[in-house]
Amino acid sequence: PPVIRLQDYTAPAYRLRHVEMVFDLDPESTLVTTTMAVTRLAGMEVPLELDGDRDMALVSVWLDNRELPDGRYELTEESLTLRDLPEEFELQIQTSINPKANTKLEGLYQSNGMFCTQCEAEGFRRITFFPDRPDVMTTYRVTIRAPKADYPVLLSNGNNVENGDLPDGRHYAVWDDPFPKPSYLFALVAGDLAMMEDRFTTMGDRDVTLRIFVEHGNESRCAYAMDSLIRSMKWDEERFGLEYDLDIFNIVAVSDFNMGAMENKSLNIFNAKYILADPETATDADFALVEGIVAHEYFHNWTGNRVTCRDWFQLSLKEGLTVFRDQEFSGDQRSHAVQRIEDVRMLRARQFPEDAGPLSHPVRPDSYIEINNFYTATVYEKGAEVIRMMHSILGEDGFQRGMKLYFERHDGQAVTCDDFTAAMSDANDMDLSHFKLWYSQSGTPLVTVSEHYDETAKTFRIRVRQETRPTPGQEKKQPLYIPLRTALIGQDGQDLSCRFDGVEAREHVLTLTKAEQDFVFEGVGEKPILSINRGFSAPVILKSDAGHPEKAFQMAHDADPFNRWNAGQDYGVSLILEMVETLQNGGKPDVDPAFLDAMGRIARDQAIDPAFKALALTLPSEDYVAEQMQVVDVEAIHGAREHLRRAIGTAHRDQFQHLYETHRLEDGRFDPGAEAAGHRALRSVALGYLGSADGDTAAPVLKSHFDQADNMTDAMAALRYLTDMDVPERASCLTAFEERWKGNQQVMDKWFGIQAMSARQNTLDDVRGLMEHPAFTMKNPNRVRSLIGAFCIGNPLHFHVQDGSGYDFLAEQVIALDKINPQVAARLMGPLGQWRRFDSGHQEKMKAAISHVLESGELSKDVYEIASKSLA
Ligand code: HT7
Ligand code: ZN
Repeated sequence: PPVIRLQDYTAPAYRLRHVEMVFDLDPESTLVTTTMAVTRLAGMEVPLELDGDRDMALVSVWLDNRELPDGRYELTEESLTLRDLPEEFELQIQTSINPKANTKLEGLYQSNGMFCTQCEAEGFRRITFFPDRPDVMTTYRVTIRAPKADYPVLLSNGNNVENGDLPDGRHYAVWDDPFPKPSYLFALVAGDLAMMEDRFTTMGDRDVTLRIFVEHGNESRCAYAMDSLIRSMKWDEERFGLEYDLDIFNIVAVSDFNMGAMENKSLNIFNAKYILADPETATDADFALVEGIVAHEYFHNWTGNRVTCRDWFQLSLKEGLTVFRDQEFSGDQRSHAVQRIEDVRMLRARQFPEDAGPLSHPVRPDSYIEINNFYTATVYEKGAEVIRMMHSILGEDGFQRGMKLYFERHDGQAVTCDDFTAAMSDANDMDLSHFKLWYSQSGTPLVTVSEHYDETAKTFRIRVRQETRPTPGQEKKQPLYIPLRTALIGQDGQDLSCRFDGVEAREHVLTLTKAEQDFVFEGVGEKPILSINRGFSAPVILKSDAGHPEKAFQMAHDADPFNRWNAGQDYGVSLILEMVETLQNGGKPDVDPAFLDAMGRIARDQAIDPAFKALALTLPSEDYVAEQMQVVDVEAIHGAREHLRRAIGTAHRDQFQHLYETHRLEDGRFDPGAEAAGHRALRSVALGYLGSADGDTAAPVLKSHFDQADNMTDAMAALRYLTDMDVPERASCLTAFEERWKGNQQVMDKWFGIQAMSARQNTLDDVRGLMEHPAFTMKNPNRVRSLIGAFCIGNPLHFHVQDGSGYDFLAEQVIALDKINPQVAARLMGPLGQWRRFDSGHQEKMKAAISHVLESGELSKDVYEIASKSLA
């Protein structure tokens, strides 16, 4: 398949003045009539090439009201080309599509009997022939016709300007969107849907109607999403001065959806999982996701829709910036410390491995085969870190000045990441040219710090080195511009005031720009403890001289909550790695009593916020430990981590019992807010340690926690620990859960997921068995992710089992799924690409599984790209 390259970008030769579309909806044969008012741009004597997918049939082509014969245009499997066109003309194209057969869930498809669309990135070309590229923006007027009884609700972008009845029980609606938009933001929904309505008055006094459409029976489960939307609208006005621009904002929740949600202009479409939430069916983590994703899609109205991307290489222009905005929103709504820790945990778990593997690419990639494969943690999460660094370099005021200039310059345009940094740079008179390397250079920098205290001179000198290892296609790396928020902590646990660069302060920003640099702090009266990269001010891997005592000290005292938490993680990782080595040598690992003391101090510290305490008491994940190993040994990691958990649970059993009892919330109305969620999180962590300490004898306690749970967070906490155990309570709780929730697909996904991630023997057999469950289908992406994805990504212990059966299972599922939904199939491949991290026995089996996929017959571009790059 062809490789698309950034360097080959050329501007469009034709402009669309306006587009009118008519949809005659029918599940198996929908007729789409698209009329485009087109202008050929001056000096562009080139043919008009329209994108179109092979799954769509061309019915007719009309130029200025005259039907064109076959020979007047060229039709291939992926395009329609017209030559010798006048300077201005009207082009009408009729296509016929089969939404019911559309299992790819791109373009127009059916989900539980309703029609819906997904056009980003290149789904519009599965609806009609069109210049399906983000730099072609135009206004749309859309007429939808459908049988009224089956599809009473007809929605598209913009304002609903006309409705009426038609013969034969059909009806129609006309929608007009006054804002020019690229085709990827087009949306249409038709169905028999329930609706919840609210209102929001903007800062400019615009009265906006807010509606959430869901399948009947779910209307009572959208209150939290609506509340999140209203808070997002308010927050965007207060923090960014950005106001909503239409009189209506619609959200539709659908069951079959490839990703989380989609920001179509004024008609956001969501995976129902990220809209529907009530205490009985959603965990606290689900509530937080609903809030964050509703906000993210809403924020795209300005960062993505009003100003969009020139081409798909610029995807991070809208995604990195919008993730940064949603992270800031969630931090403001909840807790900045907890939010930052969770965001960094996610970055380390998903983006760091991606950047160290065969699929590593820059935030602004240079090339792709299938753009769907580039909706990655690098483009989203690392992209957000790049924006966050700009924010910390420029400060809140400077950053907002840059945003203001960005909108002044580019509202209504399709632009590049360079345009964004130019606005930031010009608004602040600051040269960001070195900083911009973060967009084009891939790989995670390794920053190494060594320290020296001079007691006589009262100086503290640190030598900082940076190195980024080669990544595919980038052998040579240059030093990046790395801002490191830093403080020196005194023996009393307080930040010391000291001089750096002529400035006396308790915290400084060190700017690393070279491969190696020295930084000297003056006026340092005692040997300090270094607290560097506070708040994770730069997305780097940091190695320092600090030993276990310094880490324990930071765990107890660091004023920066991120570094306080991080010190515990570093300490935990280093202990687990030591224990792994002992296990590998056939020994019995010891547990460092100082670490147990440090964890005990945290457990007892009454001044710590419960949500933070829950995070600080949680050991680094098995994946994160694996990241630190040259050759990953999943069994030893699991064994060592469990051993450490047991030791902590046993050492502080009484304290965990105390936390479990005292953080019980008074009975009454469930509060989804951050504070109450923090108590539940801490109680769950305490329950887990009690389970680790008591082993199988904890089963009755876990069962009673499950039986008494009046919310999904508590129920899942008990079930999570029980599913790892071989006790009768396991089956009884799983069966009770299934009986209660078998009618709710969203909740059944949790049931699938928890079993797929079990550490018990024979989990793969269980997963294969669950694929036969009546609630499971390969056609629904949520089901696939919750069972197959959870096993292959969330269960390293069994996925990497010695005989390679986990790998063969994944290859088999990818091959089967590629015929149904290539986008989701390609995403499943990820874990196999990590083969270089394992011993030769595992490597051979992982590579064999990838080869098996590659040799299995005709593959989609999506799966081909991931599989071939993974092997390279
Ligand atoms: N901009 C959207 C990304 C997206 C997507 C969403 C649903 C299905 C397929 C999709 N392809 C790309 C979501 C977002 O980042 O806001
Ligand atoms: Zn987004």
